[in-house]
Amino acid sequence: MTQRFAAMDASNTERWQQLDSAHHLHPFTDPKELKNNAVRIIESAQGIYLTDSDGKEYLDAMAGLWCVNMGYGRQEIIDAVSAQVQQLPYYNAFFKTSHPPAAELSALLSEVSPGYMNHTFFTSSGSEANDTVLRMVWRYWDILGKPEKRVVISRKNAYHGSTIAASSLGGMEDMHKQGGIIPNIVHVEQPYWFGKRCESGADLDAQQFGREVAQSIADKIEELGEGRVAAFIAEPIQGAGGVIVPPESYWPEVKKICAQYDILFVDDEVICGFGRTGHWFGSELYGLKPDLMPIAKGLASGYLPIGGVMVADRVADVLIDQGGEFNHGFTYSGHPVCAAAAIANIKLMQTENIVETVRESTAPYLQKRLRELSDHPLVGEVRGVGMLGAIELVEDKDNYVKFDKARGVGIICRNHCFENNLVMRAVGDTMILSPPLIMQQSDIDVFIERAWKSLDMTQQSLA
Ligand code: PXG
Repeated sequence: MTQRFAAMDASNTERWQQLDSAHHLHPFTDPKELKNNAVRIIESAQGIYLTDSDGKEYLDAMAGLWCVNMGYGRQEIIDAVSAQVQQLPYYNAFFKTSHPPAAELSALLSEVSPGYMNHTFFTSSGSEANDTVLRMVWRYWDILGKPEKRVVISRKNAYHGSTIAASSLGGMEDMHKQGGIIPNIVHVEQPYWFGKRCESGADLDAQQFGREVAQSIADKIEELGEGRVAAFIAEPIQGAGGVIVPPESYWPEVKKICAQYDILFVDDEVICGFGRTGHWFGSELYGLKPDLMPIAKGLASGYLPIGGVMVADRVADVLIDQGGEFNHGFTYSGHPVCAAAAIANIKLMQTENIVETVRESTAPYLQKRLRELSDHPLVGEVRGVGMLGAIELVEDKDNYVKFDKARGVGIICRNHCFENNLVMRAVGDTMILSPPLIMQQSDIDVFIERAWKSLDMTQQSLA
């Protein structure tokens, strides 16, 4: 029989570790490996710092999982949530009903987004948002009498979520290997210059590469026939794919292609949205004009699960005026308590002028200090925009040679980060940061110091 309760004399940490190991199946984790390695139990958090069950404090340079943009312990969000739970903990948005939080939030979203984005369909996560995207895109073309427009073009190594539709839209091979992919989704090259530079072993002009990769979208449309292509989906900057900041030439070229062909452009703002790039949405950074924008994460700073799809007028007009019933929705679409958290979070962003502060002060300082890490012998490239950064570790920086994957250098570095009271995420051998937007310059100095130390220790471990 499974041991239900840990020994009573075990410390709290051990008890939770044992319970977790016995009963909790973790996302994106090898369960067998976890059995032999006690998990870290995060028990509380304040501002940008986490505290584990042994009282050790960590600077959370990942904002949870790219989401706690306004930091932990914000009283305004806590109060809004607790008031809403008492007022109306649940009601649905089906059958001609709504409630104040859903109505207010949809209006607030239209206020903070580009002028042509005026409608939102709510979900509980980014994955559900991208499932909704697929259904909406297909619905849109059906209504317009073009049901043969079915194919969505995405990019290799993209992450758009973990449900079957979202993981199919994503370009993660390891996910496709386990679940297959649904029909009518194809993937083109990602604008990952450094990776290509290392792989090719030859000089590679970044701007030329950016244009070529953009061109591969047009090539794919031509190959399939424009009449079959429904949409192109991309994040302004790929997040979980390794913070892939495209060469400057990329987006202007992609914009031209999207305008040239009759296809929808889906801009996944789940990570880039809500101030992460120093703009309300990543699309504004690159002057993109999306038709649909999946959102989640920073929408409520992760306090409660909420996502959605923002719909541009061009698409909304068709769905609303010509479509009839859209047979799609979730029990928790627009959940009042989650919506209340999102409203409080967005209002906090507005009163604290966080987007401007990030754009004009915090992000330039973070990016400047991050670049100093390029001098470290292990660092092949530092890249980043706004409050997103990547530190790519390589074996030979002068000759663009990556480490053998099997050495697990990223994981070694991540473990040293934890030792040094710092949380960074490893994507392969690239160390990723996406810290809370409320970070101050003094916090950035602490981050850089701990990151240097962790890089030094990684170098020692590899010697
Ligand atoms: N789109 C993008 C761009 C994302 O980054 C999703 C959609 C899906 O959102 P939900 O809420 O369903 O998880 C994401 C999520 C990681 C990691 O390891 C990244 C995400 C989720 C889990 C882990 O970096 N991004």
